[in-house]
Formats: sequence, structure tokens, C-alpha cells
Amino acid sequence: MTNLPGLVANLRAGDRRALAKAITLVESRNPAHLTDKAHLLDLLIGGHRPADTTRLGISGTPGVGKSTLIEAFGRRLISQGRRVAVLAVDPSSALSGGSILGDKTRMPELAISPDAYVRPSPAGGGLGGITSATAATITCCEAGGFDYIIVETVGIGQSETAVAGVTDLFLLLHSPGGGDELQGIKRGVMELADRVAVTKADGELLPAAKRAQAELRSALHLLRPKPGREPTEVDLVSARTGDGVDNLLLALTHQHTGLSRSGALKELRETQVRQQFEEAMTDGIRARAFRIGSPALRNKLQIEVEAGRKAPMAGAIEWLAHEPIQPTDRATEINAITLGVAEMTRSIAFYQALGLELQFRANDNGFATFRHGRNFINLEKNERPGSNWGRVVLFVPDPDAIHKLVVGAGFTAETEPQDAPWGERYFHVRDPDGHELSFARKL
Ligand SMILES: Nc1nc2c(ncn2[C@@H]2O[C@H](COP(=O)(O)OP(=O)(O)OP(=O)(O)O)[C@@H](O)[C@H]2O)c(=O)[nH]1
Ligand SMILES: [Mg+2]
Repeated sequence: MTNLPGLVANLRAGDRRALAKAITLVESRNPAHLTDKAHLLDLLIGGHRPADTTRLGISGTPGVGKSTLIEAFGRRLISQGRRVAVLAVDPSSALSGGSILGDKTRMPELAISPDAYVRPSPAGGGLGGITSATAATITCCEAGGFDYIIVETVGIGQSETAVAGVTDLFLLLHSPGGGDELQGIKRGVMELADRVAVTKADGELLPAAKRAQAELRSALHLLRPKPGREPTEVDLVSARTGDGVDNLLLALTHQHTGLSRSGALKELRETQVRQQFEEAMTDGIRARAFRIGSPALRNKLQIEVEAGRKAPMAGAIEWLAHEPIQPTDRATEINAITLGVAEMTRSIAFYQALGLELQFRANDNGFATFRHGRNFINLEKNERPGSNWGRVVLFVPDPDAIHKLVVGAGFTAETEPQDAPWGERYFHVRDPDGHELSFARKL
């Protein structure tokens, strides 16, 4: 259990280790960390709307010059008094085991500057995937006082959409090569771009860069600009010589200021958090759906699908039809514990001495009920020599659904679900060691 308020205080005070620790927590895929994660993020955004931050996404094929340009941007931004965080989102890192992006050797100054923070980000995998993981990391960086967030991602399609979903502006970098390479860019990625820049526009690559710029301009002409936005510009830039870097950064700043002034930025960020909320919920439901229900049925259907005896969609429909769709909160509470007792009168005296309120006592002294808060402790005359175990009564929304699960998994229930005279529907089942459980709901 982490001291979250302490962590947040240190993070806000600018402690980099606290920032690293917070990011590690929000990136964690361990389900045991979910509560802490949620609490931390709430503390971080609570009452502290990031005043004036810029979130810039930069994408492009491997080696196009992203990190080198980010270093050049970062140096300029820091000299303007900004504090820069660079997050590298690598969708392949789950496979390759490491991030090729955010390579600190390409950002030597940022890597050591007290006003910069460079961090490779994992591909996500928690609730909401890459998008939510990156959004959470951005929240940590902004709370830590970084006001210019650059998210670098490699251009392979899926990750750009994710990055565009958490940034204010999206800059697509293109290499000086044209033709085939241009064909390779997915139309969807072009549409995401708020600005395109051809990199390495220096030395002998300059003519090729200019040709690529012209080709990109005509390609972009065919795309309609995003509503309320200017047509996408194509710039030439060389991080090596510095040509075009200031202009590109200035143009991005103008675009950002424009979004901010018109109110479009506020709207965009609202849309983004709404989408993140929905994605995280969908992921949560999906994860839950795979935990519920009878694995036996799913395995059986899967084997039939694999063998070609059943259509995949038919298998899914059958599974959905057989699964209780909402067995969430299967056990809503332990309603009662029933203890086996040898001598009822002696035991009643004991529990009364403890101050428990006797609610019911059967005439034959076979059963008694004590109230314990909102729940009950029952005593039952022990009919089973050798064990004083009685029963645990679990309240659930649908005892019949649980009964189906029990029987479907090959266990035998002691009773069928039935309506009892005391106003509950219930059934009894014994665990492998003979502990009797009762699943019930109020009628
Ligand atoms: N000529 C020239 N070369 C550059 C320029 N910027 C980067 N490079 C070179 O291009 C190569 C890749 O640069 P990076 O900045 O690491 O590219 P990247 O897009 O971050 O690469 P990944 O993170 O691996 O996808 C390096 O060898 C750089 O020296 C530039 O402006 N001009
Ligand atoms: Mg890089």
C-alpha cells in the first residue's frame, strides 16, 4: 500500500523519483494496483486543472528523425522557460521487450536537463490500452510541473490513432524519400496530422526533401481538412542544421494558441477524456466477460469452432445465450453464518452474554437466529457428528444462475433452487470438504 497523498505532494514539489514512481504505478498491468491507480489519478487531477499545457504528438517511420527533432524542439522550449516531458509510445515494445523510441542518446541535452523528462512508455495493456496508459502518464507529468508534453510514436498505424487521442496537435514526419514511401502512408494517418514536415532537408538530401514536400502537398490537397482547422501544411526541416526548426515550432505554437482561443482545445480535450472513459469501460467489461461463466462451455465451443464444426459467430452467440450476462457481484454479501451446536440452550446463553440480540428461536430448540449488525449468526442443532460446521449464507442477485454454474461445472448441489417460507429463494451446495454454502436472495 503506497502512501498516495505523500507521493502526490512529492510529485507536485518536483521530485523526479516520485514522478517515476507515479508513472510506474499508473502503467502497471497488475489488477491488484487498480484501486491505487484510480486513487492516484484522482488526486493528481483533483482541483488542479493543468493551466496551460501543450500536448504534441510526433509520429513517423523508424529513423525518420523524430528523436533528433524533439531534442532540437526541447532545447528551444526550455530556453523559452517551458518544462518538457518526452514520452515514447512504442506499440511493439510488448513484443520486442524494449523501446526503440525515446532513445536518450538522440536527446543528449534533454536526457540530462533538469527541465526535461524523457520516458519510454509501454504499449499499455491495462484498461483502455495505449491511449489510457499514455493519458495517465501525461497526467503525472503535468502534475509534476511539465507544461510541454511531446509524445513520440513510431508510424505503424495503430499507435498514431492512440497518440492523436491524447494530444492537442499531431505532427507527422516524413523522410525525404517520395514515391513508394508516400504510397505507404495510410490515408487515415495523413488525416490525423495537423501538420506534416519533411525531415533531413539538408545537404544532398535537400532536393529529394523538396520533391517529397511537393508530392505531400498535392496528396494532402485531396484530403479535406478537419472541420474548423486550416488545411494541413507541409514544412521542410533539418534538425541537423537547424533550418526550419524555429519556424516549425512557431507554427505549431500559433496553431495551438488558435485552438486554445477558439475554445476548440477545450472541446477536443473533453472529447478525448470521454473516449478514454468509454474505452476503459469497454475494456473492463471485456476483461470481466472472460472471467465469468463456465470455462467448460467456452472450451467446448472453442474446440468445435477450431475443428470447423461450428461457425465462430454461432459459437459466440451460443456462449452469450448460455452465460449469465451480469453475474457481476455474484456474492453481494455474506448474509449469515450458521454454526452447528451440540446444546442449544447453552449456546444461546453464550451468545446472549456476548450482547447479541436473539431474533428467533424455534420451538424445538433446533434453530436460533441472532442479529449481528445487518447480518445474522444462526445456531443449528448439529446433526453431523464430527463437524461443527453449519453453513454460510451468501446473498446473490440470482441463485438460479449460480446453481446453473455449479451444475454446469460438474458439481452436485444439495438442493434445487426453491422458494423458502422465510421469504428467500435459495439452494444449498457443499464444497469438496463438506462445508455447506447457501446461495440466496430475498423474495
Ligand atoms: N541529415 C540528417 N540526418 C538526420 C536528421 N535528423 C536525424 N537524422 C539522422 O537520422 C537517424 C535517425 O534519427 P532519430 O532521431 O533517431 O530518428 P527516430 O525517428 O527517432 O528513430 P526511431 O526512434 O528509431 O524510430 C540518425 O542517424 C540521425 O542522425 C537531420 O535533420 N538531417
Ligand atoms: Mg526515436
